[in-house]
Amino acid sequence: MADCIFCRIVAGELPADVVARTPRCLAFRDLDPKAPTHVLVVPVDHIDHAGELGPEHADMLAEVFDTARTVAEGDGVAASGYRLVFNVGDDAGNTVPHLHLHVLGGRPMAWPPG
Ligand code: DGP
Repeated sequence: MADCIFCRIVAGELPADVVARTPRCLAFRDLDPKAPTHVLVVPVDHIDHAGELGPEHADMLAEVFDTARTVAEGDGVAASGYRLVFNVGDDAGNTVPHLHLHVLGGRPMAWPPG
């Protein structure tokens, strides 16, 4: 989608601090990090949000979660723990309408989130 920020990052049209790349997804550091590790894992093919996922996305999702684990290991937070978050809709604070998995770690995090 031409007007989607994350599609443009995937296409290399906008800069990003890329930490991992696979055939179906890209992982890059969040512009406004909420934790020492804050990486977004996004699918290459545009999908708006997690509420639109179906069985046909199983392979892509497996790759997204596999990449999240690779990112956590690379940042050294796999053993200490990390949080994986998909925000859906306004009440969750979803601001970018391209599916993205937040990988957050490097500090203790409250539950439930504020
Ligand atoms: P969400 O609230 O779940 O929609 O999270 C969107 C995240 O995307 C938010 O933490 C800030 C981040 N973000 C927004 N625009 C950019 C950008 O252009 N580059 C990067 N790296 N991150 C962005």
